[in-house]
Amino acid sequence: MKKYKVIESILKDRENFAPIGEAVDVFSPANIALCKYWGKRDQELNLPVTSSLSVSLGKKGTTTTLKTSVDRDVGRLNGAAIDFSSSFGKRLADFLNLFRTRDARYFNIDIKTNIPIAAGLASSASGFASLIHALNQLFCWKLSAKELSILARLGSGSASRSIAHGFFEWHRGERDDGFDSFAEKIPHVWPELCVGLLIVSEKEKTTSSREAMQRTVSTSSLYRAWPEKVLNDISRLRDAICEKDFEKLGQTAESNAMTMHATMLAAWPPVSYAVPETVLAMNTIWKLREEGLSLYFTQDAGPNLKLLFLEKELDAVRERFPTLDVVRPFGE
Ligand code: 2P0
Repeated sequence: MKKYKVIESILKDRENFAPIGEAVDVFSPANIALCKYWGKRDQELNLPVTSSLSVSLGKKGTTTTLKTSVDRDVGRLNGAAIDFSSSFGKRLADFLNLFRTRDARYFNIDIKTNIPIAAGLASSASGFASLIHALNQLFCWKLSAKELSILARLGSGSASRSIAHGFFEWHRGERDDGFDSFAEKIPHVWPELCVGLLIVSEKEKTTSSREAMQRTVSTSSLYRAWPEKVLNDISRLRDAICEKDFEKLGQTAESNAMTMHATMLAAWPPVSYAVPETVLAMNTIWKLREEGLSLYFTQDAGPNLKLLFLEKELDAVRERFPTLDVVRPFGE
C-alpha cells in the first residue's frame, strides 16, 4: 500500500517507542475552506485535484487523549465507547494501523469534539489532525509542520489544513507520492474576522463527502470548470487576506462554495446538501447584503452555513440570526 511507503519514508529514522501508560492530550481546531477541496487525484493518499485554502475555527475542534493499551484498542468518542466494527471505528483503526509498532500494538484513545459530527462542520479534519499530533507526542517523533500535514492528510484530506490555527493553503502538489501535497500556513492574522456557525440541522448526512466528491469527479459535466475556478479563487483569497479586503474575501468564498455545490447538482445521481432552511438562510443573507450589510456565507458537505463577517457587524448579524455560534479565528 502506498500509505505505508509514505509512513516508512517519514518515520524511518525516528523512535518507535511509546512509554506504556503515559497519556498525551492534544487539541486541534476545525477548519473551514474558503476555497474548497473537492475531488481527488489519488483515493488512497487523499491527493486533491486542486489546491484549497482555509481558516481554522478557534476553540472549535477536537481534543484527543492517547496512550498505548495492553491487549486491544479501546476508544471513546464524546464519552461513548467506540465500536471498532462501525464505519467510524474502522476508519480510525485503519489510520492507527499505519503507526502500530511492536511496543505499541494497541491504543487507548479518548476523542472529544465540540462540533456536530457529520453535519458538514469538519469534525474529521480536527479529529485526524489532533490524532497525528497525539501520536507525534506519544512517540516523541518531533515531526515538522509539513510532515504532520502530510500524515494528517492520510486520515482525511481536509485534516492536512487543521494542524494549527490560522489561514492555511493546501498545495495540490504534483508528485504521485504526495510529498509536495501539504498545507502551509499563510502568515497573516485578521483579528476582526468572524465566522458564524448557523446550524440548521444536526442530522447525519446521507451521502458522505468522500462519496459525493468521487461521484462529482466521475459524472458531473460541470467539474471540468472547477480547477480553473479554484486557481482564480485561491489567488483572489491570498490577495484579500494580504490586503485585508473583506468584500473580496467574502465574495470569493461564497462564489467558490456555490460553484462547488453546482458541480454536485450536475452529478448523477445528483447530490444536494441543502435543506429548505439552508435556502431560506441564503436568501436572508442575500437580502441583508442588498440592504448594505457586509455578510457572506460558505457551505460544506452538509446543510449548515458558515457566515463570514467582521466584528463591527456582529450586533447586526446577531439580530437577524440570534442562535448563531460566533467564532473569532484570530481573536480568542
Ligand atoms: C473542504 N470538504 O475543503 C471540503 C469542502 C467538504 C466540502 O474536505 O475523503 O472529509 O477524508 O479526504 O476531508 C470534506 O472532505 O474528505 C472536505 P476525505 P474530507 O473542506
